[in-house]
Amino acid sequence: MALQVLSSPFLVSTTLLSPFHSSKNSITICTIKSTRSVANAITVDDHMIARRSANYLQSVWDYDFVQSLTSDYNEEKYVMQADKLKDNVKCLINEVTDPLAKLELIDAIQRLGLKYLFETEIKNALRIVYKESNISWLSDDLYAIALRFRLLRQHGYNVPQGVFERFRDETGNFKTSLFEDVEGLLNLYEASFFGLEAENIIDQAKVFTTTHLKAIIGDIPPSLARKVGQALNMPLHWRMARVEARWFIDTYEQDQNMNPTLLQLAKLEYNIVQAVHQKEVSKLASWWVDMGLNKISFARDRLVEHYFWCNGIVFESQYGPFRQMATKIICLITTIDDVYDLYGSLEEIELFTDFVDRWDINEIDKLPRNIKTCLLAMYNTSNEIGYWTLKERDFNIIPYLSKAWADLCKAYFKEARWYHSGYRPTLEEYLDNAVVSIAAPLMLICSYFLTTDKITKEVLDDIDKLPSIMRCSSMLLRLTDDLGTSSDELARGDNPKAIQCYMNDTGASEEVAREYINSLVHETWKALNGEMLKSYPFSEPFISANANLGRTAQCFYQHGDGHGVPVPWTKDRLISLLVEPIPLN
Ligand code: 0FV
Ligand code: MN
Ligand code: MN
Ligand code: MN
Ligand code: MN
Repeated sequence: MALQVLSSPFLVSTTLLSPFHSSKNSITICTIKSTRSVANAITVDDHMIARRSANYLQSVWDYDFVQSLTSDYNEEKYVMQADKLKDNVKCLINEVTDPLAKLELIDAIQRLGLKYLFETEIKNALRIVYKESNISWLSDDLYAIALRFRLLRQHGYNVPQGVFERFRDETGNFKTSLFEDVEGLLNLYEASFFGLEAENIIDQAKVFTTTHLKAIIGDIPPSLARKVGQALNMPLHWRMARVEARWFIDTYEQDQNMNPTLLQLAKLEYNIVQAVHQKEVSKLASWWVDMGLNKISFARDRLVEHYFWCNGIVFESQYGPFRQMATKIICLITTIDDVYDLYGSLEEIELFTDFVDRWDINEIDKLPRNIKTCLLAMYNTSNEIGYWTLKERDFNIIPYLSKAWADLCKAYFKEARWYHSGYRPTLEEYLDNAVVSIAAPLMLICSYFLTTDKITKEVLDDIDKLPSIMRCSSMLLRLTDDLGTSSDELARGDNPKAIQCYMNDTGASEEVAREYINSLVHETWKALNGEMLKSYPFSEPFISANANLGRTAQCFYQHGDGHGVPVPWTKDRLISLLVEPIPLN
C-alpha cells in the first residue's frame, strides 16, 4: 500500500493501514467489510479545521449477526442439570482428604472457571490447609509447596516467601537438582507471580523458572510442553478467568486423573454463562446501531470488543447490569478519546472539557455537529445510567459519574495541550496524568455502583480519591496500552507515551525503554498483589474488578493493539468466548 504523503505534522503511519488478515478460522460468522478510504487521513472541513483520522479499520463484526445470537443453553433443563452436578462436586470436595489432592482439586475447579460456584467450600478447605500446613512446609516437595503458596496467597493468606528457602543452596541460588522436576518448576513459576514488592526470593524464583522452562520446552513430552508454553505465554495469575477456562477445559479433558463429573459441569456451566453473555452483547449491538455512533468516521467502531472489556472485568452472570451499562460507557470513552486525540481542534476540546466539567449542555451548538453528537450521547447515556441507579439502588450517582467524566476529559485535554505545544513530560509527570487519561478510574467507579446493592457516599468518596488498588490497576491498563498502541499513536501524532517519556528522560533506546516499561508492569502487579491482601471496605466484585481490569488489558495488548486494530487473534478469542458453545458429549 502506498504511503500517503501528507504535510507535517500530520503524518499517517502505514502500519495502521495494513489490510486486515482473515484468520485461519474458517467460520464465516463475521463479515469483513471493505476498509475505509485511506486517502482521507486529513480532511479540511467547513470550519476550515484540518481534521485527523487514524483510518481505523471497520469492525469485523456484522451487527445483524451479533443481534441474532441465540443459544440453546438458555433453557431451564441445563440449569437443572448443572445444579445436580454442582451438588456432586460439593460432595467430592468434602470426600477428598489427602491435602495435596485437595489442593489439586481446588486448582482444577478454579482453572475450569468454577471458582464462584464453590466459594464457601474453597474458603473452608483453605482455612484448614493453612492451619495444618506448618510441618508440610518443611517436608513437602517443590510442586506441593508452590501450589499451596499460590492458592493461599490468592485467597488472602500472606504466606512468607521463606517457604522456598529450602530449595536454595548455600550460595543463595535455586538448586540445580530442581531441573529434573518440570511440574515443580512450573508451579514455582506460577507461584512467583504472587510475589510482593521487595521479595527477593520470589523475584529470583521468577527469573530462575522462566529461564529454565524456556530452555527445556523443546525437550519435554508434548502434553507438558503445551502447559509450559501456555504458562510462559501468560502466567496464570495474569490470565482472564473465562479465557483460561476455555483453554483449561480442553487440557483437563486430556488429564489422566480428571474427574468426569467436574469436567461435565465445567463445560455445561461455560455454555450457560455464555448464553447469558450472548443475550447481553446482542442487546448492546441493537443499542449501538440505534445510537448511530458507529457511523462517525474518525472513531473506533468496536462494540463487541468493548463488551469484552466489561465481560473481562466482571463476568459472573448476575452482574449483567454492569456489563450492559459499562459497555455503553466504554463505547463513549473510545469515541471521545478519538475526538481529543485526533478529530477535535484545541479550541473545540477546551469547550468540550468545560461543558463536561459544568455538566451543562446549553451551549453545545458552539461545537461542530460530529463533536456535539458525541457530547450529547455521553451526557444522555450517563444520565440514563444515573436514572437506573436512582431507581434500582436508591442513590443519585450523577455527581460522581459526571465528575469521573470531567476528570477524564481534563486529563485528555492536558495531553492534547502537551501535544500541540510540543511539551515533553517526564515519565513521572506523564504517568500521573496517564492513569486517569486511560479511563480506568471511570470504568472502576462504574464497577462499584453497578455491582453493589448498598451504595454509600463514604466508599464513593474513597474511590474518587483513587486509592492505591485503583491506581495499580489503572497503571496496568496504561502501561500495557502504551506498549501495544504507542507506535501507531506517535506516528499519527500524539503526546509522548510511557516509552517515549522514558527515552527522553534517560536517552535509552526504544528497546531498552520497552523492557523498562515491561518491568514496571511486573512491579505494578506486585503492588497490586499487596493491595489485594489488605482489607478494604469495598465490595468483592469491585475488588476483583481491579485485578480483572489488569488481566483484560494484558490479554488485549499482549501482541500489540488488539483493541483498536481488528487483529485476528482478538476475533478468534471473542468467537470462542461469545459465539461457540463447547460441544457436550
Ligand atoms: C485505549 O485507547 C482505550 F480506548 C481503551 C483502553 C478502552 C477503554 C477501556 C477501558 C477503560 C477498560 P487508546 O490507546 O487510544 O487510549 P490513549 O489514552 O492511549 O489515547
Ligand atoms: Mn487514543
Ligand atoms: Mn487519548
Ligand atoms: Mn492524545
Ligand atoms: Mn493508547
